[in-house]
Amino acid sequence: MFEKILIANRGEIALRVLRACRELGVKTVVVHSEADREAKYVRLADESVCIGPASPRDSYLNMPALISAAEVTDAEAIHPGYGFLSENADFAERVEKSGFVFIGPRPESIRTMGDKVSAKQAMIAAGVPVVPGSGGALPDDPKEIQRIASEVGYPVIIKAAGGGGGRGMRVVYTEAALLNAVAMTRTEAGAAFNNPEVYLEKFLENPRHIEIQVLADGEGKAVWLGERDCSMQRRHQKIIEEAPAPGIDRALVERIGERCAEACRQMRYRGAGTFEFLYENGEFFFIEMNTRIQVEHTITEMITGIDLVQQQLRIAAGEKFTLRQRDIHLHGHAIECRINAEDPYKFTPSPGQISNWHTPGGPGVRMDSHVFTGYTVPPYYDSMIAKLITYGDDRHQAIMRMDIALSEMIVEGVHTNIPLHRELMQDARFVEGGTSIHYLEHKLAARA
Ligand code: MV4
Repeated sequence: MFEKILIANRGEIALRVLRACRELGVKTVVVHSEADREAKYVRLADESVCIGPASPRDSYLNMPALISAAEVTDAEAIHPGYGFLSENADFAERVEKSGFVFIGPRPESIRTMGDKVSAKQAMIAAGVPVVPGSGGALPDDPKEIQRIASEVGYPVIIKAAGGGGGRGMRVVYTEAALLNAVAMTRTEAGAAFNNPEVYLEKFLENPRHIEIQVLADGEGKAVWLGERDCSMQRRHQKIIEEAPAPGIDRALVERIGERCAEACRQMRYRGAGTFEFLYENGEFFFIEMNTRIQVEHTITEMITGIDLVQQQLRIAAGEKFTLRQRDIHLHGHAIECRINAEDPYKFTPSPGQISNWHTPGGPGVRMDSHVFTGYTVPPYYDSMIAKLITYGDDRHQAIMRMDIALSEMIVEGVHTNIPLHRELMQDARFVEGGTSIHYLEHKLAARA
């Protein structure tokens, strides 16, 4: 195991990685911007390095500053967390070229999955079911594009190869609108991602977003750790996640999960990863793969009993991979509510000083947060200030525990989305389970 690692992130995930390190006896170096000086994890870490001003470009995205921080503190490895540089293949490459271990996949894997066209091709080659579509980048010939679209059948969606996470997409309902939509998406993609390549898929109108968690050792061993339902979202920001996904045939999930693990074995994938699927009418369709630890990894930890961040560290340190699929069992049900400092109905950010912070507890309640009374939520970063996770023997118990935990929670000084979460825990359609990716936006529109 490493003696010392550098944590190249902030907020709750910096604290989460720090806790995993402490349990493994690994010393920690935390980097921070000028705006994060007073953070709790900065005080808890063995060492800290200020890497620049508040603006992410000048601090958490500043590759030379991060690598220098690892050099001066003699850290052996860098954990990127999520967001920031976590899926930047060039960063992973520079970390390794500088003689440090990148706690994540090989740079080539990050690059392949970052290009959504090559990611899909890798999945087709590995036997993972994908959304029907152009099977590669769209050609330039307008007649060819029209032929592909009619063969797939309208509606279709045009996506940028360099996009992902909802950026650079356009839905097309008729042939009359097709070529203009392709041209516009190409232009935008060239400007935003420096890559004008686009591809086409059948547009699924009312799917759920289900993802599969994997762990792999980079040498052909891999396991899958159940699925997560992340359909409760607004503008591509997930707000509630749960595991397992309610109402889906277990034999089907197991077949898909095993395909994902097999794809990892074939690709010699290394570390933690997530396969994102759309699920509609009893079928799974791969859309993207995330090559990082995700915000919602916690619910998988609750139902498997496996510490995913520790596993990332063990894999990166080259320890023997001892997890076997037959030892992975899913127990009970877990729900995560992302607590954001924002207006609960207008969704405008609400930074500022937290004058009172009281967190819930009791059986099956987990709170991952870097916040404390007196902490100031800076305006420069994501508004998520806590993840409240509940576990129960079944979904009903997890929901009950979440509603109670939310009712106990006190946050004063900033607005939060706790009232929205409470409303959702009591929402008949959510309680029933299985709502689509459009449910929350429709509910909010109906109320407005
Ligand atoms: C789609 C889709 C429907 N059909 N692809 C949005 C985020 C990106 N990861 C892929 N996204 C979508 N791709 C096809 N062929 C609908 C979405 C989508 C979505 C997906 C997951 C979660 C929330 C979403 C919200 C709007 C659209």
